[in-house]
Amino acid sequence: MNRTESLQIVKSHLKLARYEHTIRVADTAIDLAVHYEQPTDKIELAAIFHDYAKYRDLDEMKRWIEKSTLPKDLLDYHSELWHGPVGALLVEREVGITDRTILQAIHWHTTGKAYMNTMEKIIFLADYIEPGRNFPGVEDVREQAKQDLDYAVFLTLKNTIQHLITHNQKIYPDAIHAYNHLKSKIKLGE
Ligand code: DGI
Ligand code: FE
Ligand code: FE
Repeated sequence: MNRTESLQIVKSHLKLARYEHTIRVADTAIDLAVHYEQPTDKIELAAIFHDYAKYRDLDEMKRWIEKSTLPKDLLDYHSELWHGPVGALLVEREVGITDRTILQAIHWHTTGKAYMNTMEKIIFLADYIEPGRNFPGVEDVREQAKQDLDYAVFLTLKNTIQHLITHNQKIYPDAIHAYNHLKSKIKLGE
């Protein structure tokens, strides 16, 4: 499936602003892939479909989680966390993408997880730093993105977790696992 075809599919599932975000995530992800000498095709597809399920009806997503092999604990957390895992499921069922690496990158794009591979890290990071984002601290992450991929992902997790705690939100365990894994890996300020 090429870029034009996949963008056309995804466009019909998204609002215009989200579609424009998707294009910026794809371009950012390709840029990072080239920088880190990764093949770009699968990364581009994962980026294009990363928010495929963003506007699915919450009851429908809840039913997919209940009747599939997706982790049931998702239902104990904010529904904003559902569109990655449910998106991976629906991109396989509805779009016909079967490549596990693409589906996994879509699945984990919101929370991250421990032991992410390079493609998963690039999608996770591109979603956070695409040029339309203006989170506090995003400029530091942009500066690190091409210096040290692990450190940039670590900073993203740190900022997101801090933001969620400030707003009295629960933290999904895999986000903590991702943070802890990278903290050990980069051996920052022990
Ligand atoms: O879908 P996007 O808006 O492009 O970005 P995203 O998939 O990273 O989703 C961002 C939202 O997810 C944002 O509102 C913060 C929230 N989020 C990320 N990790 C967690 C989380 N929310 C909770 N409650 N817990 C998390 O661990
Ligand atoms: Fe998302
Ligand atoms: Fe996104």
